[in-house]
Amino acid sequence: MLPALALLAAATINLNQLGFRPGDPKQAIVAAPTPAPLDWQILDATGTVVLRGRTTAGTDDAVSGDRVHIATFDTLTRPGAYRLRAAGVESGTFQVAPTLYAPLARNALAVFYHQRAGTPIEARYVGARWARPAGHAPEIAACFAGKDEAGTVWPGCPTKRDVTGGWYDAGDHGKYVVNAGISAWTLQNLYETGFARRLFADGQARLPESGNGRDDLLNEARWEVEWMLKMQVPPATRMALPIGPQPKSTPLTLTPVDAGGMAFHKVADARWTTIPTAPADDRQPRVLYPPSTAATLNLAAVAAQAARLWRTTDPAFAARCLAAARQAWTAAVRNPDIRAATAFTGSGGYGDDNLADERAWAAAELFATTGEATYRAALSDGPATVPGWADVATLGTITLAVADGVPTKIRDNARARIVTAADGFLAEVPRSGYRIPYASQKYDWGSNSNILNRAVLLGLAARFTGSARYRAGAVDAADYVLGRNPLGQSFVSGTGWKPLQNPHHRFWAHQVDAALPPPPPGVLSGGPNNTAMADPVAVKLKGRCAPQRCWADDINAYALNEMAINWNAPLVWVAAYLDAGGSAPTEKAN
Ligand code: 9MR
Ligand code: CA
Repeated sequence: MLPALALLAAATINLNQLGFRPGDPKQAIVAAPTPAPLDWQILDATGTVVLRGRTTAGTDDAVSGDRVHIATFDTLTRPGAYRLRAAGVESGTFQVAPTLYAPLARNALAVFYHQRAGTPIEARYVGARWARPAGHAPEIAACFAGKDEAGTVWPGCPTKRDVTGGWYDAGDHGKYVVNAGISAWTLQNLYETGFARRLFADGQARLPESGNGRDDLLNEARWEVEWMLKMQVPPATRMALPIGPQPKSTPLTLTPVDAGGMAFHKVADARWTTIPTAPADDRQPRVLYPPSTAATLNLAAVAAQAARLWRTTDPAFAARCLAAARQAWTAAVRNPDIRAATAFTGSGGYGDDNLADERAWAAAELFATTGEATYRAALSDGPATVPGWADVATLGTITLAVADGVPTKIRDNARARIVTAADGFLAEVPRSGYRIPYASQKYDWGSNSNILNRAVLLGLAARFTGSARYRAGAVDAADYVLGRNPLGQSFVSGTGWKPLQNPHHRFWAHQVDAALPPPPPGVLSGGPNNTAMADPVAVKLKGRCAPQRCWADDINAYALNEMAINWNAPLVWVAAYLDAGGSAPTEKAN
């Protein structure tokens, strides 16, 4: 029976469900049991065949579990709506259009407004379906006091702090300085590259700040930066904190230190709330968790970056940011290895044992902003790697490569490291069944963001070299996230014929409560995860899915299908980059 079944297995056509810009590469993957090349046709909106060709021969791909055939149709450049037919099946309708990525970029940025804490989300910006009352407004939090899960007894702080604002991290209502850092940085970096100047010029996004004369992208990032500033510990505050590495799951040894200028690691609920819980209905006490060196360096980096970007348009804010960044840097010099305590319930850990990369990143931002020798001395010149919330050295490298006024030698060295990394990603494309710049079998928590962060580096390499090969790699990454994957799934809500519908989110919980909305358009799912299959849905898939298939569109699948600010940020970046068609305002000579 098996051969017959294999013959009956339907082919699937997987491609970017949004479509393609006319000048970009165009590929689809046909997954079909036959080894022989397959004929394909492209049909226009009237059903007329406008292009035909033949796929490559089928090859077996362990990462997808598919036998993959590649259809290439770069010559389809005339704008219009099309379908691809092969092996007796047809794809959904995709577009060829120059403006394809602008709505995606705008929707993906709007997600940050939806995630705002401490303010009502208004119908006039998001539509009645997604409007909601303010959550955690105001948010006055006390420091964690008492015994944590590991038995450490924390003394608490004498006063409560107002930490209203910022973005909720993800499907939960925690606000974490380390993840705020890479997320706000990514939006600010997109601004600094110039790729989004037109797209997010004042008035282009739907925000309360639209029309205030300032760039909308920078305004959205500022919402988070303002909150990060509130997370800074006042000068000369003595606190008992854990110094250096300490044994896990036994009580920490706490030592009184001057914590002034550090940043609290996070503010979050005392206990996990259930799904669904609208932000305004969260009744848990909000708790500030102990400062960490990682959070402190994230604050230093992002505030220094903001100081640079607001210098001419809001000098007072820029000065406030720079002062905070300098204080944070000094605090991290004084307290170089205070690791985030993670034995608390009710929120994510975001623990990190390597702080060298946070230090290098903060140094790069402060150096790019001030040019001072202290910061220059702390720069790192290691290889560029895929950034993530715990691995941020490359964010500094990117800043050295793009910021105005960085000395040419340092700038060019940073650019060369980024191009080398991009070359590595391009070399993975032919080794990957679905032809993406990532050939590993390892799909980590938030894998879609790793693939998009590769596209960020590829987009930068395209800019630095003028070579279209790198842009093609970024297109491959976007194609994957928008449907060219074995699930035929667009991992972005509101985008394509099979979009994300049920992310793990406490408010967009339509799947479990019909009164609540589905996700707004532009939300990115974390994506396949075969390394930490922790949630109840993932547990059932474990050991039974090819890496790229370890995913489900289910609200309970928090390890596979959550959304998060650090994942949506590179989606904004990549969509804006692709929309810009690789062009951006000519750079100033340094
Ligand atoms: O993105 C984080 C991932 O790298 C970790 O492996 C995972 C488990 O610790 O946590 C992820 O971050 C979550 C955070 O802890 C809480 N808010 C939701 C985040 C996304 O799932
Ligand atoms: Ca780190």
